[in-house]
Amino acid sequence: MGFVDEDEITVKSGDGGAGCISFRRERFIPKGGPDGGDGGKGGNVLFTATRRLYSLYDLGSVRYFKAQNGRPGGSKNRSGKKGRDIEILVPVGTMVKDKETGELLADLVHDNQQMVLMEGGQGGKGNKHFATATNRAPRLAQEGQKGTEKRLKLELKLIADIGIIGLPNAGKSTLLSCLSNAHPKIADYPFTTLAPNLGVIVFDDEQSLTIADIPGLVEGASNGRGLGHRFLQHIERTSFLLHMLDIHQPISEDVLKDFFILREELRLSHPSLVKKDLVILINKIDLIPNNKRSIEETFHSFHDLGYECLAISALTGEGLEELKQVLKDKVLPFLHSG
Ligand SMILES: Nc1nc2c(ncn2[C@@H]2O[C@H](COP(=O)(O)OP(=O)(O)OP(=O)(O)O)[C@@H](O)[C@H]2O)c(=O)[nH]1
Ligand SMILES: [Mg+2]
Repeated sequence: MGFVDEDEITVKSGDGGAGCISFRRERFIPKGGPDGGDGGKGGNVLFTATRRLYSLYDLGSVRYFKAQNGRPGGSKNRSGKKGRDIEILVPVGTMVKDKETGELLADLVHDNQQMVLMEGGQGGKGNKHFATATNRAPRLAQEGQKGTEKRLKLELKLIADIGIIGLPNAGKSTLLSCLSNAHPKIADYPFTTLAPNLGVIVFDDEQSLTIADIPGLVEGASNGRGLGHRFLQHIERTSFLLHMLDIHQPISEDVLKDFFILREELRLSHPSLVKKDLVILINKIDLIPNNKRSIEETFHSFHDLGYECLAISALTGEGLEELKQVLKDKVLPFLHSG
């Protein structure tokens, strides 16, 4: 799945409309007072996050977004019309930064979260505001305030509802390809996956979840070794983690030990990740058909430690329906609660 996660655009809020200079003209009133209306306010620049977009690529080729200017005020105290806002739709997880200073201006993490990034310029005051005791007919009105223009850098943090983590070669990408529409590279050697892959799981009732496959984590990854660690930030906002373990060839020769290596990696590099909800997946059970006992034992060991656990084969599909049900029950209900 192509995944653009950086983009640059320029935005401008609308200029305020000018105030009007005008005098009342009525029959039999030769010297009418000032009646110039105020200019309308310029349109704002709004950002709205939506789950309907998955990448910044969806912004299209437009590079310049401008809100409408406010209209000038009119005679008879008519105020100018406010300029229309411009709303820029971005995927959930987009960070908006000032290109020049690097300052973080907005961090849009929830569906439908909206923020006014830049206000339009105020409209100018019409001449009626400038009447004084000595000057009852002011030929003076205010210009509208200019809108502001900014170059922005947009960055999308990959936000998946579910993250798949594990040691190298556990079968994470294989699982992603079974559950979702993604086609990640799969191969029988460690560090096949070099950057996160994102997919969408669509359930029978058409509800959907996004799921990310993170490159393998190794012992010492939190010290800067290994690949997965620099991508862990991508799953900081993920609500749910699948911990995938290879029961056939555990890296430490003990699947429980592999699990604790993984937990330690998480704890050291991104402590917030160990607080997330998780389910353990014992993968590649098809490779130990005559040894159901060892699967059951592993299963019970994790249960005794208080973890929920499923035995699966990402290759044959065994256990995947059950896994989908678990994801549906555990993840879907919490998605829109913010
Ligand atoms: N027999 C069997 N092989 C599996 C299963 N799941 C994955 N594999 C194989 O294990 C190897 C590694 O699978 P990947 O999905 O690439 O593993 P990964 O966890 O994404 O690996 P990295 O990206 O390197 O961290 C591949 O040869 C897969 O075909 C399974 O359930 N059973
Ligand atoms: Mg992989």
